[in-house]
Amino acid sequence: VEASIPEPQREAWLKHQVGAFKDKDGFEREVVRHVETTLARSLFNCDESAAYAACALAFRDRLILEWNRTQQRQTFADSKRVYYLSLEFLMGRALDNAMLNVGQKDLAKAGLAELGFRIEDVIQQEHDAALGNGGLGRLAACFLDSLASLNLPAWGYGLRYRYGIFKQEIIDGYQVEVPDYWLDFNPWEFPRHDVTVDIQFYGSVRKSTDDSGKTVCNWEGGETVKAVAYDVPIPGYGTPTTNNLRLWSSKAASGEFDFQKFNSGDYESSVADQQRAETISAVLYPNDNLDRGKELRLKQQYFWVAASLYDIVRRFKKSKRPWKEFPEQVAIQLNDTHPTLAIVELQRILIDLEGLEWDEAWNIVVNTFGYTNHTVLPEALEKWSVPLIQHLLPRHLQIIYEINLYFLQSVETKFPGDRDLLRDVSIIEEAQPKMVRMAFLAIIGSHKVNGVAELHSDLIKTTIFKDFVKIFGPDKFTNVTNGITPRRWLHQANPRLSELIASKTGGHGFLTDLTELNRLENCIHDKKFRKEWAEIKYANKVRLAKHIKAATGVTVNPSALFDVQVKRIHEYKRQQMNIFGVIHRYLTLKAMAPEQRQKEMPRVSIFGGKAAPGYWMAKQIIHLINSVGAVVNNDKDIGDLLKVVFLEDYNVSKAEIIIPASDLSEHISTAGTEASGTSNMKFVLNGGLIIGTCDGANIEITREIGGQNIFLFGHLAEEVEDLRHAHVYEKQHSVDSGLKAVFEEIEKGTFGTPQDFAGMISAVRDHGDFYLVSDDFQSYIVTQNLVDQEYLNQEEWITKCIKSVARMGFFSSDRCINEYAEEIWNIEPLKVEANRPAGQTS
Ligand code: 4GP
Repeated sequence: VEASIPEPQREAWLKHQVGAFKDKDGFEREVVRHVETTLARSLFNCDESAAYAACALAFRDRLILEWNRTQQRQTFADSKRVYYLSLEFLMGRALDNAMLNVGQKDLAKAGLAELGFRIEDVIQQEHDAALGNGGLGRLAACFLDSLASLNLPAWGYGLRYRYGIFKQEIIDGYQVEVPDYWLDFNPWEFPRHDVTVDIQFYGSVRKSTDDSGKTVCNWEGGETVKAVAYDVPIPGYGTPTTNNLRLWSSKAASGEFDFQKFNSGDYESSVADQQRAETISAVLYPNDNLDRGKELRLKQQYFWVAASLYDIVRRFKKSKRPWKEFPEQVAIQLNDTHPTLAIVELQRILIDLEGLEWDEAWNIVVNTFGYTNHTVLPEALEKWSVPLIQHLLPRHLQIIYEINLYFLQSVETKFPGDRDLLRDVSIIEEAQPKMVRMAFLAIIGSHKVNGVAELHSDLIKTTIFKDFVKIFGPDKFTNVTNGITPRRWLHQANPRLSELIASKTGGHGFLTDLTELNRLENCIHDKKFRKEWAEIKYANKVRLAKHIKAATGVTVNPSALFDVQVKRIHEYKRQQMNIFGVIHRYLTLKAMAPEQRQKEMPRVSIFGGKAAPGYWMAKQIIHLINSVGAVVNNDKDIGDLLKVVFLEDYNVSKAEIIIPASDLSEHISTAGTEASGTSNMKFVLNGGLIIGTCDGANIEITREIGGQNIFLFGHLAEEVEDLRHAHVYEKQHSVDSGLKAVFEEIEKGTFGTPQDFAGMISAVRDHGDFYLVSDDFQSYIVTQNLVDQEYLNQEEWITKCIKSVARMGFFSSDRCINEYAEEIWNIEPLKVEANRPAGQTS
């Protein structure tokens, strides 16, 4: 308030405010200005990367304005906000999205052309913001897009990693990890050197008595690290609402480095403190669906939640409302258990710093938080050792014990004498050492817990969290099926398809109400439309074929069936089954007479995805895929009938090229293991069909698009336990002849040194086949053959694709965010006049 310009001078300010580009000239002027002044270059020295930088800066200037206005509007309205706490935001590129959301991409395209650049080349200069591993992080990014597009008052809070997920290179068929220097040039962030928070670690707790005779706990000593805010504007589509993503970066609390040490010649230790502090936000842990329990990770988690809560509380306190109104003003969503310490931190702030009574504080906490679970895999469920928390966060450990005590007392009251239950639901696991079960803490400290697809939400209620359903009742648990933003995953990734759909559904309304896609059902028999549909798919396949050629040297025929599996490499996702199936296909083709072989449907098997650096089996899978490709792609008998490619460094921007080009994509996890999946939605939305198991959101996709439009196979979730049991205990484990032949071929050395792949084979044949590859292999092969048959009938295939797209309306992240807003957050949109045309064409 003190810094605000007095009334009489405001007129001058308003006269000069930056607005949208008036026209192409206005855009060009800004690009030239940025090239010549901000970048200090000239028309003799402007390559594509400079053109990108200038174009990004020109759009950024526009975003900033709306972003400031949005913040002012939201502050003024003083309505409830949601804060989405996520350790991962897998944003991808920002420029294309900014141009589309601001609605001035056409103008930029024409302007860039006049200045001598192709917009596509300029867009490709941008480095992906890859602050995430996979589905969980990309979901957070889609949510931010929907929150802004729906005019919901929302902030994201995360960490500003200096290194995002590593870059993957494939060298001699093996994954090699290379650091991702994504911050070299990042015009999309604003350092807020004035917004900092001191974060405390270690130290001890001293009890004292205050004036009223009440015992107070003082957390003292230890080490302090500074959190500095970096803000990223998040533009909504077709609305001026531009929300904020705040990412925290760590710095030494004592400025640059210790000058006393420096001056006395102790250079090394003078920078050591600084480096230690900066290490906290240095790297994203590269694990998907896996927890490794590293101390630095716990430090990251506390650093981030403490800074975020300080910020949220500071904002609330400005309103001068009583504390009991906190949950009416603030909703905090925990994206998985990574931010669970926020529950403890808020309780600490309220009782230790603000002097509230325990019960009053706890009531506020529980009504503020919601928790989303993203996996049932036991290896992904976070647990922190009690000694580690004791050491790093001594006061928090006390509070955790107290939360647990009150909780267990309430359980004892409800279920007297049930010792087993008490042991099973205790936040503290009685192990050596004792462990804090973060998911239990998250459930106890939240008013709603949700899974991310129907099957998954049912499974958490009947398996990992079943005791909590008994204790809290079923209403605390709910389902919010995931969704994806149609702006990025249709309009941006597949502009021609988006235009074709717009021409048939009465404009771009489907981009904000995806259910409008159902109007496509009327076009199923429209010949011209069908022809264009097929042409677009072909053009997208040509584009991908070019990328494959450039990236791998392999020539693929765009008329072949493109069969795609791109996602993190994980045994539960079963890329191993896919590559075994490819080998099976290869052997089958080899065994045919040449005349017969030529009648087969040509196929390109496309793989992509990163393996966690320490995940040995996942790396072996990558190696086998590449080794099979090296043999098959050079086999003269096979030619175009089968190609196998592994695309290195799968990320968001590559997904935007790959997904629109797919005919068939694979979502083949062992039933009950994939919580939802979101790429399944992206593939279908882009006119590709799915081969998949009855798992995650595949089930709901099937319900929406119809069982005749999806290739389902394999055992059901309810059969899994018995099958596993039979493998291990009853030795009822037969590997069918097809899979046996595949193993024999690998063991013969056809694809290189057999020992390299021995682990993959023995996991199936000798070690219980936990992921049920042998149980599902036969039906997988049968179903793949059915795909070949059906693909031969292109007319029927296209009908299936169009019908599927028409029925995908449910899977928009807008629908999903509306469900969170109504059922969990209780927040409402802040209406604004749309001052720009939604759905400008690209
Ligand atoms: C993922 C799930 O594996 C995926 O099924 C789901 O679609 C996604 O979250 C978003 O909900 N989980 C993770 C993880 O990425 O690390 O647990």
